[in-house]
Amino acid sequence: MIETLFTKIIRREIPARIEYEDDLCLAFHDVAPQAPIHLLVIPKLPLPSLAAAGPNDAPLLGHLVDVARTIATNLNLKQGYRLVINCGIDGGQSVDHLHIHLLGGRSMQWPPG
Ligand code: DGP
Repeated sequence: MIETLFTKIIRREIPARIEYEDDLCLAFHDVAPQAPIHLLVIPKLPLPSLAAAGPNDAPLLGHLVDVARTIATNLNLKQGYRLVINCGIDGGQSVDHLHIHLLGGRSMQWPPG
């Protein structure tokens, strides 16, 4: 099992502004926000990346997206928002625990850097 900062946040060994929790996942505010709203939705199962997930993880992945959508609705992001999964070195992933970025509260640019 991998140990990352996010595992420690799940265990409450590192403080975080937690927005949502259930049996399968945790959502908390990013420590270095890139938008007025910037949360991370992570599975409690310590999958290192999206690439490490398999077909059996599809229900969990769907749940994470659904939680992100519900949080966006609850935070009143009526103008829209962006979900991002950085995967691996080329994807810009810096923490080896699968996470979905939920970004909102400003107009996003495309393409991303
Ligand atoms: P990524 O680059 O896609 O792996 O995103 C990792 C994100 O995790 C990055 O936006 C910063 C955030 N982050 C890193 N360490 C911590 C931490 O200790 N607490 C919180 N809340 N966020 C963190």
